[in-house]
Amino acid sequence: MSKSLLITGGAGFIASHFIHYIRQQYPEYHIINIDKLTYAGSDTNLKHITFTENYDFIKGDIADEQLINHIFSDYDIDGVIHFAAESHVDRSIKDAKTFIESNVLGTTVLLQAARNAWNKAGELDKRRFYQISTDEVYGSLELDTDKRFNEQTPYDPRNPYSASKASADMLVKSFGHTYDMNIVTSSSSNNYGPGQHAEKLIPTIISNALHGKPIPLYGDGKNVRDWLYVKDHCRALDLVFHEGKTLEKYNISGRNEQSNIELALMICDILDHLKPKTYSHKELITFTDDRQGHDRRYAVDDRKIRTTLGWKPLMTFDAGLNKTVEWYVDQWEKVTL
Ligand code: NAD
Ligand code: TDX
Repeated sequence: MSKSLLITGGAGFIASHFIHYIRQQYPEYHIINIDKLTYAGSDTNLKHITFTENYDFIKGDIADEQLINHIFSDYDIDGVIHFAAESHVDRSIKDAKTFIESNVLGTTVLLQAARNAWNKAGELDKRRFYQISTDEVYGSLELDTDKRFNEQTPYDPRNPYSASKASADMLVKSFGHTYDMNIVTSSSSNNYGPGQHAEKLIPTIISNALHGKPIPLYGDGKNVRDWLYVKDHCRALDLVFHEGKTLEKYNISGRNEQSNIELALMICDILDHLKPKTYSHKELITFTDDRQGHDRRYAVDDRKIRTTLGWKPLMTFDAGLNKTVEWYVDQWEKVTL
């Protein structure tokens, strides 16, 4: 069946991959991509999306109530897949306000518009609002334990970014319970792959190494993140959107925990082969002041999505990291040539 999907934040890292993916899987779907094109939204990410009659891009703010209501009256939206957010923890520590505006207020505006439109159509319990969330909402784990967050773990956000995402998740859940809206949520671990903004850890390591600049690792470099290849995440998102149960939540994990220092060393090894210098890139690793309130470790238990929806990641970390580094090297060479 043909569907019209409103995808928010489609010029960002994950959602731009998702749009490529969904257009290959379901070419009959009409995609409406709304993005404010903040510093994080990139024309490069959109370049690969062919502008055909079943794709529309709207430059706009999800917190703009009038615009969002217009979109719901102009299009017969069957589902919302909500990615748009301010996504960088360090920025949220410097200034939380835009995180509240986009992540909390923006989500509320979308929920209300969807609720009104779908209520009028008598389809409130059928059309789906999918909230894309993060493992950060569960808080932080100690190193050297086997503990993981599962879908029942109480929320314990510890920085303004994760607090804004946790608030948005709770608003989504509340609309599901209060108005019988068909909502679903997933929380994934750290994504990596081509096209991620330069401010995030993996692009920072690659870019600084290529430029011969210090590679900054916060604190002792032992903080652990669980890395998931972005295309594997897209496959999971497709399954949750189409087959996930209403009001439920799904954790999505790469089952691939790495400390920041291990990760930096791996990337330097790849670059030592790809772009050899007179010294090893590892010599550029520099320990800096720690991030304030730096969460020590994230790890999510993903057994639910594996057993109920049959998902598992297909990309190995070795192959995914090589592919990612090669992509950034290629971009860097184009720019510096
Ligand atoms: P990103 O920062 O690369 O992209 C976010 C996009 O949202 C940008 O294109 C930006 O222009 C747009 N945007 C921001 N505020 C907006 C607004 N008010 N109105 C319209 N558009 C707006 O983010 P990402 O890393 O691709 O993350 C996408 C989603 O996935 C976010 O909700 C994030 O919380 C979640 N998530 C990310 C990761 C990760 O590792 N990157 C992991 C788990 C969950
Ligand atoms: O220069 C750096 N040096 C460094 O040591 C940067 C940018 C980060 N770090 C550390 C902090 C974290 O321990 O690396 C780790 C990863 O940092 P980020 O790339 O900023 O990601 P993180 O804070 O883990 O959050 C990410 O995953 C969850 C995304 O940015 C969020 O949007 C997502 O929800």
